[in-house]
Amino acid sequence: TVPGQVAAVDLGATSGRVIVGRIEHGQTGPELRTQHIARFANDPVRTRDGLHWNLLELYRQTLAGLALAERGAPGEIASVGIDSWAVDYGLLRGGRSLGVPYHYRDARCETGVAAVHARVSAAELYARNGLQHLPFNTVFQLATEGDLLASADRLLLIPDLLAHWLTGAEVAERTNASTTGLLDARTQEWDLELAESLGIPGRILPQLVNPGTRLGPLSPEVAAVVGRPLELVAVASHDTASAVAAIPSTGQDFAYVSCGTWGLVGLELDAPVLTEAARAANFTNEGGVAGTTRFLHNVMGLWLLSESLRHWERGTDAQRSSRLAELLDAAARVTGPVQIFDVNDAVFMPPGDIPGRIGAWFTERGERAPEGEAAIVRSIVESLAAAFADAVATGARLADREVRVIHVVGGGSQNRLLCQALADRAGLPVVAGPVEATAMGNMLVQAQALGQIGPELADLRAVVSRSAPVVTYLPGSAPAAAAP
Ligand code: LRH
Repeated sequence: TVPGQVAAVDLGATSGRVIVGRIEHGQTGPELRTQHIARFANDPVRTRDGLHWNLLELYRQTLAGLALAERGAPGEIASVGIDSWAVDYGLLRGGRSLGVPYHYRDARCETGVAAVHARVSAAELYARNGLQHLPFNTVFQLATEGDLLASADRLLLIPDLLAHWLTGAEVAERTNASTTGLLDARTQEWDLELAESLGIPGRILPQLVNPGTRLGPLSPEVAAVVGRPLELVAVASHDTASAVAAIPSTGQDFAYVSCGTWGLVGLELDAPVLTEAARAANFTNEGGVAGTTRFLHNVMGLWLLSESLRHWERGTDAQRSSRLAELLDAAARVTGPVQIFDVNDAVFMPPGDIPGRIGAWFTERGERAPEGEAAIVRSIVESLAAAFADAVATGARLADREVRVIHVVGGGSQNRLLCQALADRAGLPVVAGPVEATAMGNMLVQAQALGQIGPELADLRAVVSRSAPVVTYLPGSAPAAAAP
């Protein structure tokens, strides 16, 4: 057989997965058929010097997942693509890793923010890179590296670093590079002048490549582990860019919520919006596939639920997800007014006792805090829905666009309570699904690179529409309390 399948390695901040897919010809056109191969926890590790990703474990799981995929369909997998959360990176010198990559929730970022702003004002930064202020943007993290920057000869973002370990390639995939704060928002090229003015040597910034670039085969040592020298394709390696690519929309008038650990809420535009109003509202202009702009706002997402669950009981990943379903059922039955808090408050960023911090948030404001797990979960869900609805309205106003429908993709698309609450609060239909939008975007960019489906973004989205069922929630159609 001609190898026709593609494998996606999709690394989220709480779990990773390996999924394979193949294009089949359905009645109305090509469809994507997928198969889950492996799912593994992504548990960060705190050491004396801070919070780190266990990147070696993620790499090991990637290799194991690819080997399993290859064994399941010998000779049929043509290529692999990797996506992950944004902003984090490794520094290298002569191919050797300089330290263990930090987690973006590590507390060190604050000093980096002060160091950068001492040299470049927030307004100038935004005018150049178009990014919302997030204290962990790569540019702020780099400002904490000190001498290490002088020693390094390469900076590779997480998916690019894994790609390097797999093949030897040293590139920066553009959608993810757009989250560093070092890419010019207009040209999507490195802003070397900005980098150098912040003491970041231009030589460490690799060559930029677009999603769909074929990076070559796995190196012989890796191929020996996986079973075959599969080809690596640079996909939209920022997970959110892959997810937005896979929104099953046919029109232009949609907003989206890519809802996983974060809720990324915004619009797809042809060009960045770099106005003072957009900066004040903390809207970002990240790079999407096919040169699109992802004009969005980071809302604290399912992190609030997953971290609360982790606090309540330290179970395995599988236990946590069934426990979540139970808690959401209980939350849906909570009666009486639901208290709303500001999910974006920075107090909720670090790992730890999220329920305790929610309680404190209310009592510090003289309000009654929700009591018991079900009431807290209900408050989280309604507060997320309120923040999502608000971000949709703000994004539409800032971009001067009309929004007629909100697409929710990712894990949050399975949360019925959340989707109905969003429809109610936004007064718009919510189309939920696919849950694996990120992996689908990853696989379909590979399918495009291999010439299996049409080259346009619309071709990719049409495949998603044919392949994944969606659920529509209409505003006011069901009382939220009865949703699940
Ligand atoms: C979501 C995400 C998001 C970034 C954050 C660091 O996984 O990539 O788009 O802002 O992680």
